[in-house]
Amino acid sequence: MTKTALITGATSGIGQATAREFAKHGIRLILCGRRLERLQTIQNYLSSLTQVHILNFDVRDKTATFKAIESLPENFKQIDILINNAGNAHGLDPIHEGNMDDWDAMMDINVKGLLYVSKAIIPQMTERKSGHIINIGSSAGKEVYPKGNVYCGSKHAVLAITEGMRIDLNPFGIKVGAINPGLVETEFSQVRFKGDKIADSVYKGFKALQAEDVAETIYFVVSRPAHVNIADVLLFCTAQASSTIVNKSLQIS
Ligand code: NDP
Ligand code: 8X3
Repeated sequence: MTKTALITGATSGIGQATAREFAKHGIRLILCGRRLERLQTIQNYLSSLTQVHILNFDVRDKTATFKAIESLPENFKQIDILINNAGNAHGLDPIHEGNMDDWDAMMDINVKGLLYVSKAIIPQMTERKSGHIINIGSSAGKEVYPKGNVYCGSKHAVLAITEGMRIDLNPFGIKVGAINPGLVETEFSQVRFKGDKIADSVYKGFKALQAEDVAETIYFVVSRPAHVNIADVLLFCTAQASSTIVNKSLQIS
């Protein structure tokens, strides 16, 4: 039977690549994000492969989140797979110089936004006693690096919430897991550094993970047999050993 997946943050990077990967395998898609034009473009090019519905909302807005999910047409209402991917880092500053608007953005989007979307969708999964939730954490959820403070805090929270979801949803047979990538070459650093040219240097000198690498991993996780739940994945590019150790002299073709 055709499954339906809702992907937040589908307008770029990992979310968009996951939409493409899922479409290749015929998964029906609900794609979410704030940039409507991008959603429409992606909907247009993936519609030859699968059915695509778009939802344009900000995950920080609780009311808009619930309204968007309630507005789903009948053939998209049953969500089998939820990919909680929307999120970003905002700034890279020592804690004593941190910008409180950046802190709000990271906690409101990466943590509270993930909770709002989950709250709007989990009841239908508990009712059906089936479903699969994948939260996109980060290596920053497993270790803390200099100036990473609040972003790392938000991703540690994502991992704790993932474990909590897995425990609480266990009686309902719902699969819950986290995918935690290291450095992935997306718009992530453009957002973190607010368009500053330092963003261009982040993925220079080594071959970072590409969004497609993460998307293929996510598809692998969702395509396991019913009795298998991949609970946690830590995914680095070969040049990366930890948040702070990246081998920039490694030649990888
Ligand atoms: P991108 O910046 O390319 O994508 C971020 C996505 O999140 C966009 O589609 C954006 O859509 C969406 N988003 C951001 N804020 C909001 C919001 N307030 N409401 C709704 N959607 C929002 O980055 P990535 O693809 O790299 O990041 C995706 C996830 O992967 C994030 O959770 C990130 O923390 C995580 N990650 C990234 C890594 C990396 O190195 N790139 C490594 C580990 C984890 P729009 O702006 O249209 O709303
Ligand atoms: C994104 C990876 O190392 O920039 O979560 O925090 S990192």
